[in-house]
Amino acid sequence: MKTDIQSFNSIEAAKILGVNVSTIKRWTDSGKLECIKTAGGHRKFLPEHLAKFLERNKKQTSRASLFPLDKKADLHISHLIMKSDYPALVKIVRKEALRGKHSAVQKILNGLYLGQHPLYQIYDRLVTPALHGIGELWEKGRISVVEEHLATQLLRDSIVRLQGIIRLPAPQNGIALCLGLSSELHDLALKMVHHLLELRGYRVLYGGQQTPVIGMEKLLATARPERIYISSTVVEFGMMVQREFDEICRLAGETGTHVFVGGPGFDQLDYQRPAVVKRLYTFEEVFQG
Ligand code: B12
Repeated sequence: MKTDIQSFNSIEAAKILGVNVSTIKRWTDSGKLECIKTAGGHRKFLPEHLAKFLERNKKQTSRASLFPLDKKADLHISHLIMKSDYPALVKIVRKEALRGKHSAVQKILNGLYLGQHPLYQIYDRLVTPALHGIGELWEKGRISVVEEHLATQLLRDSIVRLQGIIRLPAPQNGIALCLGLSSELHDLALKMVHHLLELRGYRVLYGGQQTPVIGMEKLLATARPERIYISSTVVEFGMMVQREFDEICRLAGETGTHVFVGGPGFDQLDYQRPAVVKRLYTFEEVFQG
C-alpha cells in the first residue's frame, strides 16, 4: 500500500483505540472492526474503519485517550501525528490559532507529547515554525496586529497547559535563572527554555520579559543559580541593553554562574564574554547541552 494513503497499521490502531494489538486482531477476525488485508497479509485501517468502530462501540473506546478522537477529523490529525508530518501539523496549528480554536491546538500538542514526540522537537518543529508563520502573515499585512496577538497568546497558553500532562523529574540539577533584557517583550522562546530545563531536572527561576538588572547581584548571591539563560528577540535602545547584558555577565563571572544566550536579538549584541558558555539556536540544544 502506498504510504501517502492515509491508513493505520495494527500497532497504530491499537494505540488509537487504547487496546493491545491482540485485541485488534480479535476484533478484525470477528468482523467487529473492519480493515483491509494487504497482499502480504497485514491489516490496514482507514480512518473510516476506526471512525465507524468508535461510533458503534462507545464503551470499549473509553480508553481511546492517547489521541483526540471526538470527530472523524481528529483521525486525520492522529494520522499526521503518527507519521510525524510536522509541516502539515504546523499549517493546522497556525490556522486554528488564528481562528481562536484553543482546543484544536491543545489536542495536537498533547497528542504529539503522548505519542512520544520529545518536547524539544514539538517546540523546534511545530511551535517555532507556527509562530514564525504567524509573524510572516502579520509582516505581509495579511492579518492585523490584534489577530497576531490573539493567535500568539493562544499558542503561549497551549504550551503552558501542555505542562499539565508532563511528569517532571525531581529537581536535582540545581537552579537556572531565565530572563529577558529590558525593552524585550518577547518571551515565548524563554518560556519553552524554562519547560525544557525543568524536564532536565533544574529548578527554574523565571524572570520573563524585561527582567530588571537592579537587585541581580543580591539574587545571584542568595539563590546561587548555576546557569542563567538570556533570551533576546528584538533589541531596542541597543547601548542600554548591551550595558545591562555586560553587567549580568560581570556578576555571573563573579559568582561562577554559566550564561547561555539565545534568540535573534543576539545578532545585534556583543555576547563574547567570559561568563558566556555559548549561544544556542534550537530547543534541542537547550535540552541536550
Ligand atoms: C509573538 C510575537 C510578538 C509578541 C510577543 C509575545 C510574547 N509573550 O512573547 C508581541 C505582540 C508582544 C510582539 C511585540 C513586538 N514585536 Co514581535 N513577534 C512575535 C512573533 C510572531 C513570534 C516571536 C516568537 O516567539 N518566535 C518564536 C521563537 C521560538 O523563535 P525565534 O525567536 O526565531 O527563536 C529561535 C532561536 O533564536 C532560539 N531562541 C530564541 N530565544 C532563545 C532564548 C534562549 C535562552 C535560547 C537558548 C534559545 C532561544 O529558539 C528559537 C528556535 O529556533 C515574531 C515572528 C518571528 N519570526 O519570530 C514577531 C517579531 C519577532 N516581532 C517583531 C517586531 C518588530 C515586534 C515589535 C517591535 C512590534 C511593534 N512595532 O510594536 C514589538 C517589539 C516589542 C519589544 N520591544 O520587544 C519582528 C522583529 C523584527 C526585528 N528583527 O526587528 C518579528 C520578527 C515580526 C516580523 N516578521 O516583523 N511580538
